[in-house]
Amino acid sequence: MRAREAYEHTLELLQKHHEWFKTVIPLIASENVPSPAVREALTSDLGNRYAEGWPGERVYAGCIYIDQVELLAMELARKLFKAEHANVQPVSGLTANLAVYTALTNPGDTMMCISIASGGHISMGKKKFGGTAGAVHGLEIEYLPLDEKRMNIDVDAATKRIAEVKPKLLTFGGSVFLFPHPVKELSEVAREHGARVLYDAAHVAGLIAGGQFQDPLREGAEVMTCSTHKTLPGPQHGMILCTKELAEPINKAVFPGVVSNHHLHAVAGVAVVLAEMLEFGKEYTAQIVKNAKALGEALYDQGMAVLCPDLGFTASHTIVVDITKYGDGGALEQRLEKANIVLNRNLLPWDIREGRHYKNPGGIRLGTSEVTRLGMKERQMEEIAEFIKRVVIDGEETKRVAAGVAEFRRDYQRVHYCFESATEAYEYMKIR
Ligand code: DSN
Repeated sequence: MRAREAYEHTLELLQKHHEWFKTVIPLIASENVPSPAVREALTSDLGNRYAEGWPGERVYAGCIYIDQVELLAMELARKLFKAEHANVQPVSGLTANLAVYTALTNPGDTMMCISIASGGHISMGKKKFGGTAGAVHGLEIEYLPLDEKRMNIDVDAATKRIAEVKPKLLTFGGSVFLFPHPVKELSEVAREHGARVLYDAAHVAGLIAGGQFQDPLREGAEVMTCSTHKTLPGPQHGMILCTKELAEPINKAVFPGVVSNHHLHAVAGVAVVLAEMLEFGKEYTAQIVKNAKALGEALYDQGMAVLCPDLGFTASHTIVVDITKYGDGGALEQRLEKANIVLNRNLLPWDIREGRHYKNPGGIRLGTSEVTRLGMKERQMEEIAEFIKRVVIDGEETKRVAAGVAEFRRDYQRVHYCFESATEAYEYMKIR
């Protein structure tokens, strides 16, 4: 392809993506759509600048306004999460976790967390799986036992295991996060055995900010990491909230430890979304959780094995369905995508034991953050469940379902729960 053709083609593909996303039901639990104001921040000149170091102590000139933006983001983060200290420099949730490992542990130390099959994140993974904690920072990983029926950490078994292992770091949180983790119950035990306590809020930061989940910094965690683009509907970035005591080691671990420049346009987007969440966060996140429960119930009523029916399916934005009755998660993910329903396959905690693999797991994971941001409520969750049923249970032709989904989506094109919404959620902004 010639340079001009490649140039045109790249931009054409972006526009096609935008057009397509106007017609899909976006249910990836780790994604969201930011407000037009966040998108505006992302296109600003801050994305072309360097600001290594701390506001007021940069190693580059040109940071007069950049410093003010970063200080504002930190102030808003402290306020929203009632935290003593905020660092908004990690460029992702993974980087934020790596910074905490760097600040609080040494290679060879042991960290306890849930396994990836139990919902843990790759940043908590063992060396043999290439996970960040093991492969990059050299931590030994021991798993917290999971109560599979409740999709949560088994407190009694974990208490015993913590006493045996005596980890240097106990990490809560993960990527399949249906119910609040027992931070209160286990933090004290961990500390008695010499551990520091980290809470990975990548998935649930928005819910925490909106007062809809748990409050880890009050329950015993001394540091909380998050990404800023899941239930917290900002730009793709990361953040660390912690006690005053940890501020210095965390700051040093972030810079010069794991970031050089920290994507300043994203920091500006973070400031914007934090302000939005202070104003609209409670209402938005309450609806996310209501929608997740409603979607779980509607799918369950159709005969799908949504996990944890006795517990109301979820207390977060996420539900998980054991899909083995209808095929494997990988194949169904692809069929649903053809029907304009975008979600992802997911390992169930017992999949590996039963010989399944992450490419063809037994589960699918669905999140309601983005559809809620588009203005959908419980009634629309029933309609979404019906579209899913037509593909998964009835085996209907995906093209026909896709057309129905696109029609359904027509009424949901704007971002809600933000100050200004003049531009449509997936409008392609051409500025050439
Ligand atoms: N946390 C992953 C997910 O849940 O999809 C993304 O890193």
